Amino acid sequence: MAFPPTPAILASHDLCAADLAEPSPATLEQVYAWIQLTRVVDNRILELFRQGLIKGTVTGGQGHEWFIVPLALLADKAVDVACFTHRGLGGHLIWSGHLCWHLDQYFANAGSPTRAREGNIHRGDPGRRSLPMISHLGAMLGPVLGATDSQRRFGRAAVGFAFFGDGASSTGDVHESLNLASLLSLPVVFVIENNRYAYSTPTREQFAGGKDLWRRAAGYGMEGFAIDCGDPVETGRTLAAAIERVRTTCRPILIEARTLRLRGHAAYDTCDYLQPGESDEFAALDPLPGFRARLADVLGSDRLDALDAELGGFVEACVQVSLAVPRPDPAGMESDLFAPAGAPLPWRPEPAEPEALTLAQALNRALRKVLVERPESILLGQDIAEYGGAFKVTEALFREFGRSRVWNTPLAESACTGYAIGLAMNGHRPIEEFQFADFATEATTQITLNAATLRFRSGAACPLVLRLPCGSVGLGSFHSQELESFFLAMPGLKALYPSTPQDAFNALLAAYEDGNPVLLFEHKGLYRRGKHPVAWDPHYRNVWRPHQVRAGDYATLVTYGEMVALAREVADYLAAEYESEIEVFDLRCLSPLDLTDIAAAVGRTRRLIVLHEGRRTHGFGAEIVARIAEQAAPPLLAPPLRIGSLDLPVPFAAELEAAFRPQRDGVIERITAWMG
Ligand SMILES: Cc1ncc(C[n+]2csc(CCOP(=O)(O)OP(=O)(O)O)c2C)c(N)n1
Ligand SMILES: [Mg+2]
Repeated sequence: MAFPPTPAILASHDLCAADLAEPSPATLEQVYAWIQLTRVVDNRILELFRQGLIKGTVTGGQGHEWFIVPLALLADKAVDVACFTHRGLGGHLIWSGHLCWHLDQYFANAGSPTRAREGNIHRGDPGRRSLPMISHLGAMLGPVLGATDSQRRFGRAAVGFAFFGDGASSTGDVHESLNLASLLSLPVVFVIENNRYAYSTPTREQFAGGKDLWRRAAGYGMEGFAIDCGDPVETGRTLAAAIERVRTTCRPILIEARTLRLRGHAAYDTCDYLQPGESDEFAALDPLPGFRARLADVLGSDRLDALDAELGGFVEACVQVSLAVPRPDPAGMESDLFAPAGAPLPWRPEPAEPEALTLAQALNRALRKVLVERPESILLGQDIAEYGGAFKVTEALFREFGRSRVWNTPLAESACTGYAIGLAMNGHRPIEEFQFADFATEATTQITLNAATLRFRSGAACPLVLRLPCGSVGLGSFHSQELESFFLAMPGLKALYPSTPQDAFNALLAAYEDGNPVLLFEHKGLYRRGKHPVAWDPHYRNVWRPHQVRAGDYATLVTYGEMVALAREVADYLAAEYESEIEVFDLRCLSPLDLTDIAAAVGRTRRLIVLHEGRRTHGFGAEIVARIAEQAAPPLLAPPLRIGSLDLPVPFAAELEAAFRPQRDGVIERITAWMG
């Protein structure tokens, strides 16, 4: 069914400062129409929820329109970046798309912009830089920063709009993002939607030090001010001036919009925690009736009544059209998880001559190659610039490429990863180094929920490489983790784990050109373990597949990372002492897991050993064993053998660490016992 024609009054989605100086009746009418539309749609959605026609969490923005509407009208939608919160329906309606398209999202039907994979307000229009929010409050600020910076790097005079509530103001991401925006001098308007409550919790139970959240701006070295709930046109004037300042000075600003929730937290909220009379107070503060009365004086009540009727009729017609859209089809969900492999980038076939390099040097050469050949690439991480990174993998790159391409991040893994996601969504390709893989847990939400799910829920690409120096080298619990199982328990992440300098070089190029977030595990113990020849390899994409590093017919051993060398040593020993030839596969790619070659090999040997440094319980070997055993035909001759580290935190002392992780003699003992 065709979408109903949009009323003429909604034809323009834009306002400029001059329109608001001495607003004409037409301007007033336009602002009113968008506010009224937003209110009517929010109320209708609530009704549809109560009728059981809309599911999930319905959080209305009733009471937030007085600032969100003028702000969205003032934004330059051709270049700016925004991420609205769950109170930002007006922003979404103005930014892009027909009302039916927005309603389809709420009905989660076949026309939904998220293909019904996300619900209600969790959407955006990433192609037009309206970033779809995830539930985790605060987590969208980093992406706004990155996408705004990306716009500026492309020479577009963009401003970013980053919204968060009074509740979200307590999250670490908000602090990290405010600090980062000020540090990088990013043109971002931060808007705190202070509606006095986070769900049922009043602000006095959320933070100390008074109610003036905007005063935090001074601590970040940025301008801040509050605007009280009131006239949308006056609010528009204040916002227009602030946006202009941000656009021209490139300095962020923090605005506290003191707003209200007319309908509680969500559709199911009973609001019985409100103080006596508070609900009436909110209703009295609602700027919409006053604005309407003022407008009636200018336009005449008849005209306004007719406008309301037209908007109401339009909303109703759209609801009926969207209700008739079929339910979504689950087909294609699985194949949509990852962006399909694109054509290889036009890499120069260099270096043509092999050079003997350590694995760290091979990564350095690959990073340099990316920086030289790919102008959209940006390296970020702690101490990676002048210092060259904790493991010197980025050595000398800063000198050659400067701070705009190779920059030191502050200790803010979550916001910096969010920032990298924003860059990636807007056409840049960031490579982020975590100082140690362990610290990636600080960015767990950004990695596993924001980046990893982005394509599935919005169709947007997130080409991002996350470099993770991992593995035990005598540094104890917090600098040694093998986190592949932890991260890969969540869908949407690719992962490579090279064991040789050439594979590391290839893996970096393959990860870089992939259209998905890729984890690149780099075992610290391999960084400087001898030099091996490295050159341009036209078959660099083969790192996405396992590699048979040793032939054998007795059993198939699957391993990766630092354990590859150990496995070869063990296999050589068993061949010499037991005359049993063990085949060894270096998995190289942990996600997506392609075990075709390994399954075929196990079909021949009919015995499977999995060896890894990560802990045994919930370890990556469990997945390999399960998949191979499931499809083993003919059946295996022996139960699969799974060797990993002990189920303990990584202990510090060398003797304890040696007992904790697989060692040559222990592995030989395990295998010979298993051989019987
Ligand atoms: C990090 C995080 N913790 C908990 C929640 C669950 N939650 C959803 S909305 C909400 C209250 C948010 O309050 P506020 O930031 O003030 O926004 P408001 O709903 O008032 O607009 C909570 C606790 C969440 N979404 N994110
Ligand atoms: Mg709130």
